Amino acid sequence: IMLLEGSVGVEDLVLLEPLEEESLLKNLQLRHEKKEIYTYIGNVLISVNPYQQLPIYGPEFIDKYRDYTFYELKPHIYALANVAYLSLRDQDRDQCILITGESGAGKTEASKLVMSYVAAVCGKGEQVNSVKEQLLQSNPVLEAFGNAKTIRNNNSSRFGKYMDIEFDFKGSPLGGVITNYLLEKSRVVKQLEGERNFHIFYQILAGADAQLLKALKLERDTSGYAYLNPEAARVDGMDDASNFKDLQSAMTVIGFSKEEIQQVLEVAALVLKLGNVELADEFQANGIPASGIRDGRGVQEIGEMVGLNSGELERALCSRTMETAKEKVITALNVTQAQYARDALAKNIYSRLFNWIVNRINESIKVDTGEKKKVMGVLDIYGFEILEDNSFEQFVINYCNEKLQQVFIEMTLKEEQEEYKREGIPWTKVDYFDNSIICNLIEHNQRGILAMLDEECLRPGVVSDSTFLAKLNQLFSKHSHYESKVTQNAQRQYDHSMGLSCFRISHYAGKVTYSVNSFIDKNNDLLFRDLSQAMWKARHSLLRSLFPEGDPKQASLKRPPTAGTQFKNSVGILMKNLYSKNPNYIRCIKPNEHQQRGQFSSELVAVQVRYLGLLENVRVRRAGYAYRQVYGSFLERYRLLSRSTWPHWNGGDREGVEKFLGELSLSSEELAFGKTKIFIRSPKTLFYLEEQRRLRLHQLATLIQKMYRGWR
Ligand code: AOV
Ligand code: MG
Repeated sequence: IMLLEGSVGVEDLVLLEPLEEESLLKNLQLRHEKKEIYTYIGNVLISVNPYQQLPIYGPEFIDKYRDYTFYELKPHIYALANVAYLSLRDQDRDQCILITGESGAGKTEASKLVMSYVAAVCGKGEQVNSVKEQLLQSNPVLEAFGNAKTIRNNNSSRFGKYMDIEFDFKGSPLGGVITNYLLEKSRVVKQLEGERNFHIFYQILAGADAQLLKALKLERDTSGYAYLNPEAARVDGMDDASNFKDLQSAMTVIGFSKEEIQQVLEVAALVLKLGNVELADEFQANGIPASGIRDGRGVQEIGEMVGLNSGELERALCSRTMETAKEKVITALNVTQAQYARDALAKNIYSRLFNWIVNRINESIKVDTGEKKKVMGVLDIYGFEILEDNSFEQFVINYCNEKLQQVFIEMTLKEEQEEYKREGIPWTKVDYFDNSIICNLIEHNQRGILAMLDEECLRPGVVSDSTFLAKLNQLFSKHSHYESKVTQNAQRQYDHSMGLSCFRISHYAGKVTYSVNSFIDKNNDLLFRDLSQAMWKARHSLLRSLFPEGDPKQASLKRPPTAGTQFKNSVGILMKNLYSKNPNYIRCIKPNEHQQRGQFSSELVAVQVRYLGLLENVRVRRAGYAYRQVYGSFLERYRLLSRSTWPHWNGGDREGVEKFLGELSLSSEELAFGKTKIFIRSPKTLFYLEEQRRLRLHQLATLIQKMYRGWR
């Protein structure tokens, strides 16, 4: 009945009948056509990117949603934010908002809508408002430095973000803490066709006035920079110059001083200029290839800007010092090696700058009262990625999503179980796919892929990506979620799509083939000591502080944890944090690949529906009782079905519900009476009630019409 053309479908997929992928897709499509971008699965919110500004946000809507309970108005992100905030304020339950979905699906926009809703409804007063401003203004700053135009999204977040917003006992905001995950720093030196570097570079070039440009020793024209893709300088609908103004004012609101802002811009400029340092072949007296800097002016300017001897910088870029216990050996780098060193330096400076900015924001928004705080965490992290070529970055991103899926299933089930317990209703076990086998394959401390990678990175002798792969093949030859050419051949499977240097993991969301090329390098993430020492010698206090290990006194030989291990550790901390909170889920869906309004590609959505596990989600939700409602609201909606409760009912809510349901001769298995809520097992029963209600309303309307005619 519900999926007729022209209808808006069901607002809650729990009520979908029949429940299949096809009907689920159809339902989302119908709603998308009608600009109903939000749909529930119980308390989970699905959001389909409309790619257009809809008139459903802002103060008027905020006021509406703050006054109603969850199911009384159309599904909306404000309703979810409201439930989360009230539960935090009134029931003292820490909350987290988990936003997932693929690139361009609308996660970052969703996180901003949640933040602006909460900011609008929580607390009042000058002090509180300034905290709110600081929290909200962190977004443009992080976006300027951490977002970029990609093929998939003109404003794509190239880092993961988790923000804890902290409140006092009354529910007024005190401040917060931001944690960032793995910035995609390779973008600093190279971008795919049609993509841009991080927004900040274009913002500076377009927005800085002549004086500032001169101080940064930059030219306005973007085509003069080797690190900026020449064919993608502009983004439709994005005003880099005005965003630069917004960035500066946001930084000021957060509490960056003038000098700090200047220093940040100088370091960003330094990165751009580093890209233009051209390296040329040179030969040592003995004929061994070496390298040198082609045109000294760039290095000169960098040196002047950050107070660094340009000879020192050149030496650091073009040679490498090896220290053994007894002696120091300096070797010349050839051009390829020197270019690699230059790019590694640029990537390191930029990613450390980004971390510094996050820390600096945290300093401003941190809460130092000792009293117990209430916390709302907002997670906006990169979604599952299956690209043409998948590398180390996709591997860790997908690992993180695998973990989030685990949290999702466990917490949804747990929450269901707890609700049944609270309401005093017996719980029946639900079968679901447990992905811990895949999580283990990746993260197991001794035998996981990440552990193997570390082992290979730290092993003396000749190691390479292929020795790493060989190790995996040996260890996981029988693992049900691991495949490679070698394991396939052993089983006489001949799969031409699988390259020799690849391995494939069957993630919960689908199979992904990773190429092992540069896994070792990216995991090691080492910067030649010559470079960090050179940076540390700069007089520029910010730049210098980014390279503490360059201090010769600090130069212990202990190496920092690998990129993979660091990521795993921070994911571990994140999981712990999430498990301690009450989860609220926003599942974002991208309706088409073209960033176009009004287009809905069922194939594309189907893939996302699968990997977000939406069907599974509905099934879990329906496993016991599909529908539940507090007695009061339920009575209000359906009491017109019985003469004993309509038009007047003077008894209690629960008695009223028992009364009119009792008269409908429903099977007793269909219903359970909890402490505060009525539970209904199958959606069919609810449809029956809805249908009866519709008929009854029709009857009443006809009756009123008759009366009205009678009066005339
Ligand atoms: P993402 O965060 O999920 O991608 P965004 O939140 O940046 O995606 O959304 C991409 C674009 O879609 C935005 O810049 C808006 O133009 C549009 N959009 C998203 N949500 C809405 C909405 N509710 N109303 C109107 N337009 C919207 V990524 O960070 O790439 O994974 O890495
Ligand atoms: Mg984003």
